[in-house]
Amino acid sequence: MKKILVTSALPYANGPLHIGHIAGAYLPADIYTRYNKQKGNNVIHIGGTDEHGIAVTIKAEQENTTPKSIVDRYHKEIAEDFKRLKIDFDNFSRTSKDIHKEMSQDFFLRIYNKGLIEKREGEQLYCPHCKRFLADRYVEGECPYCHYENARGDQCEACGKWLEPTMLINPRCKICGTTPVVKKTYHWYFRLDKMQEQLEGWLDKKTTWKSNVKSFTKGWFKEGLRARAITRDIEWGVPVPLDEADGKVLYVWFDAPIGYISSTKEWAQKQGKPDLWKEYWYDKETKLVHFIGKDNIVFHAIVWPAMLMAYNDGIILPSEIPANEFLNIETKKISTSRNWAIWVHDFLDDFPADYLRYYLAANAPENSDMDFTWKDFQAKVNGELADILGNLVNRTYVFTKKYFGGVIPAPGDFDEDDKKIVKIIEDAPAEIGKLLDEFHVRQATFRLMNLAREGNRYFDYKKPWNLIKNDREKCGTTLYILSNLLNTIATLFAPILPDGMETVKKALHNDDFTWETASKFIIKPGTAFDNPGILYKKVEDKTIEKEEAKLMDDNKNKVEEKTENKDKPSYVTIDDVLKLGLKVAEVLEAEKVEKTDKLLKMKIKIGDEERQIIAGIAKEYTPEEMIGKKIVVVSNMKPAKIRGIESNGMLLAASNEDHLTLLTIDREIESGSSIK
Ligand code: B3M
Ligand code: ZN
Repeated sequence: MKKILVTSALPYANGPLHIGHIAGAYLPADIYTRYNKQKGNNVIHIGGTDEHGIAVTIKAEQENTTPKSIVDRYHKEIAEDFKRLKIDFDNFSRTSKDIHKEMSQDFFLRIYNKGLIEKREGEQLYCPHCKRFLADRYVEGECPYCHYENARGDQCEACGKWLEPTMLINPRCKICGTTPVVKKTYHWYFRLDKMQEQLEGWLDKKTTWKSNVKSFTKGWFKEGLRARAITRDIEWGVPVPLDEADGKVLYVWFDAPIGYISSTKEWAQKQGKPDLWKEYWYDKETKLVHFIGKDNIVFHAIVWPAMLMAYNDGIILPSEIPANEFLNIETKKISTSRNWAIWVHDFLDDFPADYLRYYLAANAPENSDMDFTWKDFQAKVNGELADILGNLVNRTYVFTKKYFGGVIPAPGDFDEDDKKIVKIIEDAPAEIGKLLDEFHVRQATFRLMNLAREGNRYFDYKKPWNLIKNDREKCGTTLYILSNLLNTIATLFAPILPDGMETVKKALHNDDFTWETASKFIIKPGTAFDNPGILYKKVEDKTIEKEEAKLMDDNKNKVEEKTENKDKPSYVTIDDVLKLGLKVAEVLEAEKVEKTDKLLKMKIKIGDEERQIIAGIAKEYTPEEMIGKKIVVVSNMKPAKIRGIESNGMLLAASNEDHLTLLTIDREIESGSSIK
């Protein structure tokens, strides 16, 4: 039996899933796997979360927590999202597991021992303020290829180029905005340059691959592959398994794809057959299919195959890399930082899984970017799922119930129109199957909905409500054929609409989802047709209006929050600093503000000028110890009343949750001296 190993890109465990992720990789992978299971193929869908890299450490820094707590949280959330959306995995692992670490280190060492990974001194960007090397996403700047302004150090989101931080024009530290300096350091480089010939030869033979993958790789080869650093100076990741590489970890894109193997290995262990994974990864007949979004093409079509070739112990290479384009929302590119996104968990709080699956399958961004709009979503659900498919199920049930007591009637002879439907049923599995084999989910969805359209047309034409009056047998034939058409549709649509189609199969008392039998009349006369209920409820206008408003609001809030919080570094000039009027002041008098335990009232002297200020430091400083101290104040502070007492300036103090300390001056200087 044909073995198929399906993988879908391992999502970074640094945030929940949005519908763009689903459209790009996971839904097509799930549909393909379900389809192949129904075909009786030996197929497994392997996945997991990508838990290393700067995507994770940045998130941890932003939230003031550890990378571990970030990945723990999001691994769980992501797994939950998949489950709710009925995206099934035979194994869903994590790259932070030991099994993965071992596998990744083994990969590194084997390639290293072949001389295809070597140590080199190179230049790296270093942030003098944060005191660290700026790997990958820690640095942003202008893309040297397309001149997009916010390209990340490892990749430009706009043109998809794989970058090195030193290639960026006007780089800046993502955390503090400082312009980094170039420093020398050493890293281990993967000699991609040595792999080019072999890679090109291999890719040349992939004539059926999608043009987005082909043209992308061609461009790379034309430029010439270069050795790339595959180690990093950070603490979070798989340690480089060499003594002299102390403190360095593997680059996340080196370890992540190895996750496909380690997750398969974990799957085998869970089956109690620890070597089972090798039957997939070491059998030349296995079809290895990587579902990804277009931003991951370079890593799956060039770097990963090169790693496998270099590892070279009989391990297989990818057979197919179906890469989808992007899904936009209301014509705008999805952006998580601006909250221009629709989160899977939010979606599923409001709608059944089949709705999203249907919409994304019908609008799969296979050849070009596609657009999600709430109005179009409503139109597709109401006009197709409910009015075409749901309606066919409902009316066939209702008429069977009304005229034949809810039991599938025995057919008489088939006329020409009946035979047309018979032919449609006979041809459907092969026709839809071919489309799915070739990853044309959108067309397959369209063809499937057309089957239901044909059914409705046949229904309207035959008019069972008339037939019952003068030709009961013909009426029975019609409903018998329709019930079998429904069964065919339910079987073939099941990879896309698992919930709804299960309901239909249950109503027809048939649990045979085998692909090939969908070409046959397997619903026999005498079978009870149970009430399937309303298969797909329509989406109301007011629901859509709410969703639209929510999308806008979330986005607006985020954009506002961003301008306030300066998520992106925004620079200040020396003039801005001077505006504050930072001055040295001397405390002349101090006393507690009555009926408070936090406030001190002080008279201070700034040069010749005397002022009164109120400060919330009484828990840490007594009035006595303040007198005579030289402190730092913002002298241009707008005067304010605190507890009814005028405060004319603000003193500076450093604080965290449980501690506060004043800023004072290091050496003697007179009050009124300005600070800059
Ligand atoms: N985590 C990138 C992404 O989520 C990356 C995929 C890894 S696949 C081995 O887009
Ligand atoms: Zn910095």
